[in-house]
Amino acid sequence: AAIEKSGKRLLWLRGSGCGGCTASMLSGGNPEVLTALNKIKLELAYHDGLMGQQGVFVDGSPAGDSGHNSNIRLDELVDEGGYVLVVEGAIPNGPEGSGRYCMSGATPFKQIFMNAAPGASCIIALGTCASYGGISRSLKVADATGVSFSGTSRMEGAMARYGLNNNVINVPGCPPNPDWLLLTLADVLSGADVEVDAYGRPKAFFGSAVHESCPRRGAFDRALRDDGFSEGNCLYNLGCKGTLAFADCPTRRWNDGGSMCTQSGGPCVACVEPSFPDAFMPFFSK
Ligand code: FSX
Repeated sequence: AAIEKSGKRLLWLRGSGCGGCTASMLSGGNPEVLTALNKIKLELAYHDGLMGQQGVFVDGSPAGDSGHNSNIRLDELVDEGGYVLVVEGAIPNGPEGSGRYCMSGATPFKQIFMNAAPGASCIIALGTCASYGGISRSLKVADATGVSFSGTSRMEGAMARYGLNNNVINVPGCPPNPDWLLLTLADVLSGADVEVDAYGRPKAFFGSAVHESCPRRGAFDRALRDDGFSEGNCLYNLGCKGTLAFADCPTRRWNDGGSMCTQSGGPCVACVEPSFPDAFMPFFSK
């Protein structure tokens, strides 16, 4: 489907992550992502994994310079202004502040982010890596942080580190539910005041614990706890973190509303929380 252009653009950057945030968005339904973006008249103008310029060597640039052409297009779009920025993946600062990880062309992702961030009318940090550092931060390889937080610390997030001052909304999840992104984008474009919690998450989606409306809540209240993974009762004794995770997964559900982790038989791992994954491991206690 062609995206109807309205002058509002979405630029989507990808740093240190697994690509699951993009995969989750592309798997969204009701409506799927192109229809949803069309409805809110937002043009997906830049996404280096989906756009035609990715990895094209039209100018004879040497191997390893993949990303050169997409970087040129990004610079043009940043100069033109009028965009919302989605950041997927954490922002590596190492080694020694050079940020030489997640290179596109010869440019570190840190530099790409710093060039694009100041002109954004709003930045949405998509996924737990972009929101808080997530698994990328936990690996302790690249000194990677989230956009406005590193774990629970604002002082160590990329915005504070690099002296940036944009409005940032966190849409965590490893990966995030596509609804959380698309509905946040719709709110931002409509000029709504998005109410967020202490960790920058929209309260509309991250306002209550998974435990409160967990499909297995009745079993918890009757003290029916599973000791194996196929009994169908509460997963608390198996390491479930639903009491500590704030997200509407039980009511919104995933995969077109069909399921969510604790319904499907897997304990919640609290992937939306700022301290994920470190504070929630081991994920399973059996
Ligand atoms: Fe992180 Fe995105 Fe987890 Fe992956 O790229 S939030 S590792 S599901 O998908 O950044």
